[in-house]
Amino acid sequence: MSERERTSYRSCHLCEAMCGVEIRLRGTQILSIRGDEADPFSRGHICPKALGLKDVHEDPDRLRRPVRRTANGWQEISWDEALDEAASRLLEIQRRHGLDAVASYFGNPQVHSYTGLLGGGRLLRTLRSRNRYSATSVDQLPHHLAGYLLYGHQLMIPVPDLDRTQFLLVIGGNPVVSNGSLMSAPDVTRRLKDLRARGGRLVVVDPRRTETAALADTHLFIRPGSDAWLLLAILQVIFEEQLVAPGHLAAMLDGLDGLRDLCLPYTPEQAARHTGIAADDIRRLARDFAGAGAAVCHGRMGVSTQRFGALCQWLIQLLNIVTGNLDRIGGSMFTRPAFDVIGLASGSGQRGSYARRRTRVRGLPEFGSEFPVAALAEEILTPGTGRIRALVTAAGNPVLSTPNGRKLEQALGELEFMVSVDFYINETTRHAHLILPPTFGLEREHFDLAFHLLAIRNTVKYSPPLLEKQPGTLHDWEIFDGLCRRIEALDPQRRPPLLARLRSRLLTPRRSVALGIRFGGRGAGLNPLSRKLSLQRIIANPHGIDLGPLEPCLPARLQTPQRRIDLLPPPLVADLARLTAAADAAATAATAATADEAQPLLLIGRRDPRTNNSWLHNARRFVKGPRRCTLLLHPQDAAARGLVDGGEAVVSSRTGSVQLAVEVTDEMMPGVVSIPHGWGHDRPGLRLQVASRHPGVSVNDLTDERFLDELCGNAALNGVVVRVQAPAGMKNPQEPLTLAV
Ligand SMILES: Nc1nc2c(c(=O)[nH]1)N[C@H]1C(S)=C(S)[C@@H](COP(=O)(O)OP(=O)(O)OC[C@H]3O[C@@H](n4cnc5c(=O)[nH]c(N)nc54)[C@H](O)[C@@H]3O)O[C@H]1N2
Ligand SMILES: Nc1nc2c(c(=O)[nH]1)N[C@H]1C(S)=C(S)[C@@H](COP(=O)(O)OP(=O)(O)OC[C@H]3O[C@@H](n4cnc5c(=O)[nH]c(N)nc54)[C@H](O)[C@@H]3O)O[C@H]1N2
Ligand code: SF4
Ligand SMILES: [Mo]
Repeated sequence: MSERERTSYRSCHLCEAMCGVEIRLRGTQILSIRGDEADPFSRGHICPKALGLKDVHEDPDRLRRPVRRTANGWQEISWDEALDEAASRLLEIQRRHGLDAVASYFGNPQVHSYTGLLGGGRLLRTLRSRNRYSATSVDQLPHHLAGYLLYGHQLMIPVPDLDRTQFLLVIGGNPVVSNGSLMSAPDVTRRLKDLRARGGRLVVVDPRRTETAALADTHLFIRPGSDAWLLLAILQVIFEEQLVAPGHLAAMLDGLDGLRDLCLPYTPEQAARHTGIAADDIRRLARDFAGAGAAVCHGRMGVSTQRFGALCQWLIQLLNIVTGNLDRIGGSMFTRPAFDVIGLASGSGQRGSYARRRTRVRGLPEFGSEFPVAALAEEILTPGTGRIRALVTAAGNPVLSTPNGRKLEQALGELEFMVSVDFYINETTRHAHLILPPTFGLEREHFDLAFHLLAIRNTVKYSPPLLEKQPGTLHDWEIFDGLCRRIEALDPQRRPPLLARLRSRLLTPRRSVALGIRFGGRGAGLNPLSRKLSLQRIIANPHGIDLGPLEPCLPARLQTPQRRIDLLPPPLVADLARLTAAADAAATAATAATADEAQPLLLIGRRDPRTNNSWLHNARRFVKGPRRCTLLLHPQDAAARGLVDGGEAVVSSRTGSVQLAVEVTDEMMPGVVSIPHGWGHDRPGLRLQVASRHPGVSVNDLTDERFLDELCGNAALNGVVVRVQAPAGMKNPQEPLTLAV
């Protein structure tokens, strides 16, 4: 007799959009995954990746039991053996070399698992090492720095009020493909079309005419890495033409006059030279933005992972502030989620911190108790006191996702011990001595701790596990718990005080959420609707609960000591000198947009709808069809190098060289080329049968750990200087490139 069919509802946890999915099952077999029409936030929308939930869940390559690397390959071992070994090895290395000898790297999916977040946090506290790294420093670190310095908390990152704005200026983001980032907004495409349908405008600034640009009223090409000049010039016009109108914000601002003086020298003419955008276009953009009523500027990866990412994120905030668009309906708004991590964490060290210490080798600054991952390889490779000897990774693939992956790979080979909490044997975890695989998301309960905080509407949902976990498997938090308990047992000094111990024993992840909802952020500016909430009530609404649109909440929500906004934080103001210092070289490179084969080009990234960073490529549906890991370049640049559409090219940088297929297209700005990240599955020793047959190349074999935003340490993955040649002309790919941007 066939088993009973049932339908279940939950949130997709693969990206920030939090779409509601409707999953039909027979027994434990997933029959279909569709958009949940009754989800008040996503209203039936899903993207192609939602089917990845089924693919990863069923993937025969996904590990279910711990494995140990041996001379004869991977050997399955028991949980007790694996956890005992991991805990004792880590502790023993710390005893010999000091606490900081054990480093950690936490990757992106960690933030999409609240149980992983809670458990991982506890492991970090138990390890007591200051060598913490994460994907933050190849992603949104500049946003955190701006939030911390302007609004008093690293998570105070305002989001566009997308459904009510009349003017959206997107700089360096491609939400139509990424589904929105630091702007959780399921079905972005429809929301952007709605914006235009209600007479609003969309302007996109991007070196590539992206899928988002295709929906825009105006698209402006910009030279990679030059956005700070554009933003300064927009501010200059706004001050010079007296378009400044901070409205209700005026009473909370410090430094407005100083900001005027600071901006006035940055003329549109000067910006035009650096950006490639005509001065008239900059003036028009500034006037239109200031005159739009409700407008918002949103900047993402393209202006974050570049050399002046922190400056860009600061200037974007300033633009929204001086035009009165921060905390305005239809502008840039703070959220008030049901579980308010800011409210809960504002009293503790979670606010953020900056440059309290620096990395051992290169002196890069700490932010929020983490170091920039661009420094990880050298901290492993460079001898001396404080050298990293062991590494814990969780939910990350830094060999493919951080700059100069080849060097990191070399470094991983030098470690005395490495343990990875991950369910794939991939480019990174293949270097581990032990892999501890957690259950996949469908077997876990899900609650979005992070992304409700960044969503364009206040909603809340709790998803119970879809399927029971199989016997002999562990959830991520159980793995972290197992490690912590063992470390504490081996070293009684690490045992937290009795009360804390009791707390961590009683406080299951689910109870933490229940408490967080009951008490989290009862302080200033909490949505009154969420006062009536309880986890029970949330669970009773499987499609999620709508808590209404974003609402103005300043100054109450500000986390600064006096609830004021200092527009001119000293580290950011000081960094303008670095921008100017780079200007001459930038101007030189700007003229490189001529069709001369010897001219280096600037490399940027890209995403496509069927990728999720590096880890969905082991499902056939996401790799079949035409190759997607290709080099995009402008016809003029192709012609100058004898490259043809469909042919191959060799791309080299200071750090390495890759060969890949070419797509010639005028969607690229002349002088700029694009390669997506997350590929490069041709490394030996992977257990990714499908991905290995569709390897692509890793763009992070070209990106450079020395090329970063020195202010905060975020990697500059965009704007990397490369040389592009036809394969036959590949004379010396290792020849160093000296040209600076
Ligand atoms: N399909 C898919 N969706 C994803 C992901 C994925 O891998 N695949 N990853 C998820 C993750 S982890 C994140 S963080 C988000 C990222 O979300 P987004 O930031 O929206 O995604 P990107 O495609 O990286 O967009 C960056 C844009 O910046 C442009 N750009 C590059 N350099 C510059 C520059 O110097 N200046 C300007 N103005 N623009 C520049 C690029 O051409 C690109 O269009 O996407 C998430 N969603
Ligand atoms: N050149 C270039 N590089 C980039 C980017 C770019 O635009 N250009 N984008 C950057 C960005 S925005 C990001 S966020 C990073 C991402 O970089 P990372 O976070 O380092 O890597 P991912 O590719 O997301 O790999 C995630 C890993 O987590 C595992 N995993 C999935 N789910 C779970 C889970 O529930 N628990 C555990 N323990 N493991 C799980 C997967 O198997 C995979 O190994 O890449 C960055 N790198
Ligand atoms: S947009 Fe993101 S959350 Fe929505 S279905 Fe796609 S991957 Fe899942
Ligand atoms: Mo990301």
